[in-house]
Amino acid sequence: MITLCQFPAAFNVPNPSPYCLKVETFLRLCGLDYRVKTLFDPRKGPKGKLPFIQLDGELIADSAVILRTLSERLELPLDRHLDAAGRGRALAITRLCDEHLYFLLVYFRWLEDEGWHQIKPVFFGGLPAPLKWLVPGLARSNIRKALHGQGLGRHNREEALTFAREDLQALSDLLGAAPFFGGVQPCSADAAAYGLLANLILCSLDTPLNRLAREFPALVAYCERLRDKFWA
Ligand SMILES: N[C@@H](CCC(=O)N[C@@H](CS)C(=O)NCC(=O)O)C(=O)O
Repeated sequence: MITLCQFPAAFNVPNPSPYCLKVETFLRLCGLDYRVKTLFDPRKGPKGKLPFIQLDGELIADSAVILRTLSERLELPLDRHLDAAGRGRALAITRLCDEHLYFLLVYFRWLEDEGWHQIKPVFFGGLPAPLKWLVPGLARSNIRKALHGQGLGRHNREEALTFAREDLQALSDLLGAAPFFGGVQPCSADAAAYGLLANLILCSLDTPLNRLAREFPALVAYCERLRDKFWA
């Protein structure tokens, strides 16, 4: 049995972490049996982040490593219908979501006050005093430093939104009229795309990035399709 260790649900999506939602969506796309262990503290993971899984007594961290390990060990057929170009395209979509659009989501949740005022009570409201007065500011400052190091944190809001618009337009164009990023059937890139896009489009958070993402009708329909088919 696979145990998925991840944050609790929040903001009307199964997980507020795109990476946690990516892994759980992947498990569902593959029709695998799994159970969920809810954690609040990412430092409990082998790499200090969530998600991680327990598989045959082994702890495996990082959504990309988890998907790769499960695909190889269980010989999963999810991407078998893709040719070499299709596999390259799937990887490019996954990387766009995991390594670029994700950081823009973090920017508008954590750095901008509008997002921060919405996430702070949900992420930190359960902490006992005096932690609830100390931890939120420290966590926000660490994220600010991390985004500055990553690079996107150095841009102003308009520049960040321009990057996001480009990413969302690219995803919309890549999807085209197909039901899934894998074409007529889903592939592993759909796990990454849904993990991120559901957190922008179906999520109850309201930030400039959430509002921007909801302007892309094909991506809205995509999220609703995935939700209805795999999360109902
Ligand atoms: N590359 C990792 C990233 C995981 C990640 O950044 N998780 C975030 C939540 S979305 C986390 O645990 N952050 C806690 C921290 O950095 O302290 C993956 O794909 O799983």
